[in-house]
Amino acid sequence: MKPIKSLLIILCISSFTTLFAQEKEFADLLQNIDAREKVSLNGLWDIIVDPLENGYYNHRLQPMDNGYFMNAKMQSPSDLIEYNFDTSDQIMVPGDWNTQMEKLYYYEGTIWYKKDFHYTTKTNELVYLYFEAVNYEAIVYLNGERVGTHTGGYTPFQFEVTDKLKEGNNFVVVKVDNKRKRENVPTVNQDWWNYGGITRSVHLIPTPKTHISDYYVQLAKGSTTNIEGWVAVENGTDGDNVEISIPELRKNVKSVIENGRANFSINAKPTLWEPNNPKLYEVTLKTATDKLTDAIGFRTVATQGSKILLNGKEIFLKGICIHEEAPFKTGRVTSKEECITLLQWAKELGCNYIRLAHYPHSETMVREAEKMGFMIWSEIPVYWTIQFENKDTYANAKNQLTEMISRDKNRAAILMWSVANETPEGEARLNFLSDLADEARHLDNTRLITAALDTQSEGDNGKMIEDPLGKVVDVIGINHYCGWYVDEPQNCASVKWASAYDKPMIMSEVGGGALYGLHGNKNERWTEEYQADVYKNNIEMMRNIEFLSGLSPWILMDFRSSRRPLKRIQEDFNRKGLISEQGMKKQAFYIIRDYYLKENN
Ligand code: GCB
Repeated sequence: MKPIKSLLIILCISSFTTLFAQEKEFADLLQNIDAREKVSLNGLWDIIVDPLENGYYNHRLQPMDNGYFMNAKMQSPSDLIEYNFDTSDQIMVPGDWNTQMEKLYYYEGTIWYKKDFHYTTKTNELVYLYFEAVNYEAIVYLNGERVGTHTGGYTPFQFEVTDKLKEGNNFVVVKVDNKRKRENVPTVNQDWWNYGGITRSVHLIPTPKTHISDYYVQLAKGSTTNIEGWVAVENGTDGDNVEISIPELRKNVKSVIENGRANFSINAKPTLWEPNNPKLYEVTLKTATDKLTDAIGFRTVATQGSKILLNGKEIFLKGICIHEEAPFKTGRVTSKEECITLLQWAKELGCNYIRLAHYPHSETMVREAEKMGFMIWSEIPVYWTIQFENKDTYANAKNQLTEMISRDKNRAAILMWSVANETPEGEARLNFLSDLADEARHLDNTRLITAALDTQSEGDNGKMIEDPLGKVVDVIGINHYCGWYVDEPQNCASVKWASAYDKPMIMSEVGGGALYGLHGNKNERWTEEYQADVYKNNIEMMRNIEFLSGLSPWILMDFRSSRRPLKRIQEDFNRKGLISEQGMKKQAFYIIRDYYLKENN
């Protein structure tokens, strides 16, 4: 081998090994931020709408070093500065921009956000700038310096900004861009509103220099008596102690840090988390410099043939799909109260399970649902026909999956990670989704992997599930709109289903649309009677599916979608809600409620 070639190979191998050695499994995210004292950066932010990205590129389309992120101010009357955050419009964070200003209703593009804040620095602390979510691309600057970027609209991200913070006055600028792109996840078409902005809360989170950055505390796979996990300590010294205690179980164990992490295992007999008794234990993690408390539940989940077993017992998932859209006012959910309203409606419906569609919902939503006893399906927006051949698209999807699992890995309520919704069959897609499923299992081997499929074929006696993705997932989700997109409601009751896989099937979507208050004959589209009839017949169909282990009709509440322009009926809402956006229950709500309350207990 020529020397130059062998040198190249050695260089390649060594750079791969360093990359590999440095690769962290989970995203760099502080675990359980609500347990920390935080400085909120929520409230009014100054905004500049910048469709041409004038604040970022010069007229040669080159990025500038004195863009809007400098937050420049005129120093003398002759200065030419063509923007001024201090005299600009303001909008609320958290919140989407579309519902805060009429002129931004359809806006997709860049908006610059700026917030001034005061900070008193302390010695021996690290400070993180933490965003719970920004849709879709964020470039973040602190006091004019770029601190980092993030892609993906529904997961948290953080930057350590200790050295960039000043004593006293500071300003943070975020360039937010929600332009849809073919290569993104989701791609350019989606059946929900592309709400832009800093849609979830922003915090400055100070921590001790040596602090608990992340942890995993759950039952070991398949065990009901072995609580296993690890505590990651940033700047921790090997050999230092970490204490893990669960006072209600009278457990207190010590472990030592090795390579930044302290592993532990606790023998205990916790009361298991389940919908009828969503027991959470106070778990305290302590190091010499830091202490955090979380509320954690313990349960097992597995499949056996076509059954889903929770704590070893078969359970039928009586569910509903939910978009994270605010009741009564539309727009993104921004408060705990709004989450609770949605969840209370799901309770009234008789649900023990919710499918949080089509992207990771806020941590507040997940935690509130867990307290109320809902089993959760959590998913990433690998939706419809994304670019399965594109490596960057895969990296983006994997990153969103990693951030979702990183944030929520201690939530017992989450039973399933979903890797996709209604993706078209094909080799590239199968490879893409198999790799994502492997990745999810690698990060978390205790939960089930699922995906919602719309690829069932017509068999001799009805519908046949044989999509090769069925082999990859643990639970098969089926989206099927009998009586709405296909067939007539009265024919649905007799539709038969078969599956090539001996696995549980959840009817992950089923339904039809109705405008609340519109009444008529059950043959008339958009009437409540039509929608109710769709459900009556689909319930009959589901009664005949032996391998059905749950369902989540589409959807709890009417939600905004720019695919739904029909005047006087849709008015930019997908009307498949069982409840209107104003909180009014349609007839179909009661059909499902009766089915859940009277059967499958
Ligand atoms: C689906 C999609 C969902 C849509 C729904 C509909 O299959 O998964 O995102 O909103 O159908 O209403 O068409």
